[in-house]
Amino acid sequence: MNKTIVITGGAGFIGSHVIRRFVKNYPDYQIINLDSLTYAGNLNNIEDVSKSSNYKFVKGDITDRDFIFRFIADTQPDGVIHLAAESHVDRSIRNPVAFLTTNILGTVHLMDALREIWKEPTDKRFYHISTDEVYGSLGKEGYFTESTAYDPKSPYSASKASSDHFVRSYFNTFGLPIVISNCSNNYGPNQFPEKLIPLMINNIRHNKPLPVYGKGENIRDWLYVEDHASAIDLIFHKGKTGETYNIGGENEWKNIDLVNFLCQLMDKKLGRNSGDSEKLITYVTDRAGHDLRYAIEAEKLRDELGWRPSLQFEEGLEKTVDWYLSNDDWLEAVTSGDYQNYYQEYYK
Ligand code: NAD
Ligand code: TDX
Repeated sequence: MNKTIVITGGAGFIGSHVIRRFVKNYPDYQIINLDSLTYAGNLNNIEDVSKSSNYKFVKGDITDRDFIFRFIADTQPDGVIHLAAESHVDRSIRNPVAFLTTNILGTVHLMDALREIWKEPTDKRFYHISTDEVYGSLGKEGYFTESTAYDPKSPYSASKASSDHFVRSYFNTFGLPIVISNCSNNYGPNQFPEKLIPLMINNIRHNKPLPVYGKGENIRDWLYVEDHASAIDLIFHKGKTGETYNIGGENEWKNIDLVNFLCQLMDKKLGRNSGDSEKLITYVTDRAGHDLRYAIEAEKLRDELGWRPSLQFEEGLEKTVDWYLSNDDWLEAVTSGDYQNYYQEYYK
């Protein structure tokens, strides 16, 4: 079963876990990682598989239409798993255009290039990785399902919602063999420390204030990144063409409860007195348009494809903290330079 699979965004957080899984589990596939290495892309994330004979890295930008057409024509992929994106909500509030160009235009360029080479696409697949944020915000009750109406609230989620619509339109209009999944918040090793969990771990480690937005009452549904990667593997191989699957952890946490829990865990790991890290919590101005609650109903994925998350949150969080504490070099490398400017600008 020799197949060429392009994974975009494979140097990023989730992409690196997907690359590792595919390189290791599918030795017959040729895996090509296409990534432009923005601030969020880091080849160290996949160093352990970089020498594998079935893996290749190509540096390239999905917003460069001519490049993408050449790349797809040269590569002739059988499948594309599309993760490359601008992914941070706070950055989208400051610079919406980057989200529009990468997340919407970049996705359309890829699909146009695939239409050129997939003339009879019976065994091909374009798999678009998306987010539960496209559904907007829940109140205290209820869950997002695959049929929840789209209601994106941030420039990030608006760009992902738009790209989802384009992907479905290419299925309906051109017969492009697509599949989409919408996942809840991921956490785990290699996540860039602009996102809640790694930012808090990094700040606790360095005794810096822990910036909780608003009253800390917003709720997110957290899923360990390797469980997302296992769902992606399953949907890529077994999901039905044209369908959408929601992926979630059934693991809702109020931000402030999560930060408190992380403080207690890190007090133990760092040999601090219980309660020391909690003193660092600082309530700061709320995020503009901050969605109150996300929660996923992943029944379709469970019932049709048999997927289950493998890790309990407490276990996944401990693995994550251990990874950050034993990868000081990684954290140091990504938080030096530009990160300091980012931090000053966003948290001043
Ligand atoms: P990330 O920001 O860690 O990584 C994004 C990767 O895409 C980086 O390697 C970056 O270099 C690359 N990239 C960005 N712009 C590019 C361009 N123009 N051309 C080529 N490569 C480019 O993101 P992540 O958290 O790993 O998210 C991956 C995907 O999963 C995104 O599509 C995101 O919307 C989606 N998603 C993320 C989460 C989450 O909790 N992080 C949840 C659900 C869905
Ligand atoms: O410093 C912070 N303080 C804080 O209170 C940060 C960075 C975040 N927060 C809050 C905002 C959110 O309620 O924590 C929650 C999680 O924030 P993020 O980690 O920025 O994630 P979120 O905005 O929920 O979006 C994430 O999940 C869905 C990813 O960034 C998206 O890429 C994904 O699609």
